[in-house]
Amino acid sequence: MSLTAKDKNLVRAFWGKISSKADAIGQEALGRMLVVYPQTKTYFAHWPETSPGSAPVMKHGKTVMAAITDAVGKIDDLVGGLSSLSELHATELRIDPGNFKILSHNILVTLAIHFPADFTAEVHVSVDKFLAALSAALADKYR
Ligand code: HNI
Repeated sequence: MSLTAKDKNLVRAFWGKISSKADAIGQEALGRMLVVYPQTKTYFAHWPETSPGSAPVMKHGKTVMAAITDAVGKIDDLVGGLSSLSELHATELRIDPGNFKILSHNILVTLAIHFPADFTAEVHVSVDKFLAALSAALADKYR
């Protein structure tokens, strides 16, 4: 299910609209993931805390969202563009790639809450496809 030119244009345009709130989206999505899917907390056991709004969640939410915004710029070659990040998650962090879908879901929910007018069904489809392609690219080095 590859991204069409229309998907890419919709994702780029939508990301333009959300860019000023990107940090807040990343922070809220990460905080939600850790609450709603508590099994994901196991990867962050070295943090002093994992509650929404806590310092490590605020810091890492920004980091993850910045990486996703960077990936929008690499939308034509996600596998190449994300290869070192995939390597890190596969070999050093050892994140089960099923978790990428869980985080993607939380990002979609958060985007829908913050941008109810812009997050049309059409945009929803394209952003969902983009996050799935990004997740596949992040999982590419797991072999
Ligand atoms: Ni992820 C570190 C991006 C999904 C667990 N992660 C990072 C970093 C980036 C990043 C960027 C910092 C790298 C560095 O220090 O060089 N992660 C992303 C992106 C996604 C993602 C773009 C998917 C959209 N990561 C996940 C998921 C989990 C995850 C789903 C676990 C549930 N990531 C981690 C952990 C770290 C991490 C753990 C290290 C954090 C720390 O503070 O030690």
